[in-house]
Amino acid sequence: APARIAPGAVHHPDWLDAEAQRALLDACREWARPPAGLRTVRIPGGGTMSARQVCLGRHWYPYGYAPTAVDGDGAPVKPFPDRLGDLARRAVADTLGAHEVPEAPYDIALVNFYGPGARMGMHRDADEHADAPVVSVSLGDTCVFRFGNPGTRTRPYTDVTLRSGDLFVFGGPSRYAYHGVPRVYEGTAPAGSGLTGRLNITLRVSGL
Ligand code: MD3
Ligand code: FE
Repeated sequence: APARIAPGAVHHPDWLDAEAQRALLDACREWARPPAGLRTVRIPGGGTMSARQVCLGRHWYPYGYAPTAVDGDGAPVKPFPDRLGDLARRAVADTLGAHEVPEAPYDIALVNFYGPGARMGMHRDADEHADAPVVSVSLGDTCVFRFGNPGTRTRPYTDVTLRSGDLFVFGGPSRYAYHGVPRVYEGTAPAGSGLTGRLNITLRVSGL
């Protein structure tokens, strides 16, 4: 059953059935291929993110969006598939209600891959030029997702366990809240999924 974590933030465990998870995982494998496939994100100051990423629709880099893989191979980014737009609108309708579905089309997907030891520090997503809800679906290993608040990177936090097939939607006052992934439990992906590690797909409206 869906759970409201904060105003505008809804966690819907087990939203995707095994078949839908399999289909998305197969698609992620295709998207991860070059050109403009899975790459390591460089962060200002010389470091890299431990989660690797594939972008569809637009290429995200800290801190903006580009039409080509600026910190990858420079190739044009793969198109955003219509079926991900359908999935995003269905996700918002199922969690926040039909009237929170934005008029503007969902046009960006960021797929993050968490291998052994990968984490994501507390941050806000503010590179979009639209305040439509962000839709997140998780595949593979279980993780701790840390949901903070809009004002500060620090406590208070709410830690939520995210498992393969879970949906999370972040709208309203939660859209600009700090969040991160402090921990992934290796080897917890569903048996038979063929996935080692964790995948998270976020769907966004760029406003571009
Ligand atoms: C709350 N991804 O891609 S998903 C990200 O699991 C990101 O890979 C994490 O943070 C991951 O930016 C967390 C949950 C999530 C995604 C986007 C959000 C929560 C969010 C945007 C705004 C507020
Ligand atoms: Fe984020």
